[in-house]
Amino acid sequence: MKIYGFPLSPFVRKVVIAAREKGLEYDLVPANPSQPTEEFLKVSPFSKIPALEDGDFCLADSTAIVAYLDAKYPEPPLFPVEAQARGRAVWFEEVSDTVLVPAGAPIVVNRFLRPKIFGTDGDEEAAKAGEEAIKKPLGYLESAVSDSGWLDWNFSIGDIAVACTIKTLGYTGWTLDPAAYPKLAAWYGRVTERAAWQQAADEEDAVFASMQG
Ligand SMILES: N[C@@H](CCC(=O)N[C@@H](CS)C(=O)NCC(=O)O)C(=O)O
Repeated sequence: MKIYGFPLSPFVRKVVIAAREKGLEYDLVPANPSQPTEEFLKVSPFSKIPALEDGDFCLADSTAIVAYLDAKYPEPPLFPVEAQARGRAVWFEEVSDTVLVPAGAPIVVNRFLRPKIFGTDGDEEAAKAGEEAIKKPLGYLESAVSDSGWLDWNFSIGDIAVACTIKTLGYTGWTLDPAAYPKLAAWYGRVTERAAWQQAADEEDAVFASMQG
């Protein structure tokens, strides 16, 4: 199985963590969406990362890929079967992917991608506006950590997605303040202690180090 992309992307990391949680073997194939190869475009027609190649089956989009993996390898379940739990798991994934990611993007672009990867100046005002914008979704997520220790009843795709976005924000020097978000900071600690997360973090550190030269 091949996963195309760079693990610094929250969407790619989501697929990597899901594969690791399920104990799957994969090859991480570097793919640059702005300079797509023909091979990559066959797997990801809109040139976005991540994409998956599993034998002769190809799929793009992190949510679609994790849904596929979860159906093919049901243990441990990442999309719960029970109706309310399933709906809430997808809800938290959406909060991450469609609210937290866009709110935090100016921080990642202006304090990490431009200065550290592309060698251009970042817009600090835009980054500061991003810091303000992420407070609302983070405040909501703080209130959503449940007695189970996870965002809802059980660890799910929702926990993975939100933690992946927080990890990418960490590349900018931003940290989840435990004084402002005590439950969420403790929850993030629990997610990042999981074996799958630790293995993926080691792999990611190696990729990041190779990008730094
Ligand atoms: N909904 C998609 C979003 C994927 C996405 O936007 N990936 C970014 C990298 S973080 C990308 O490929 N951007 C390149 C582009 O949009 O052209 C998913 O969940 O996989």
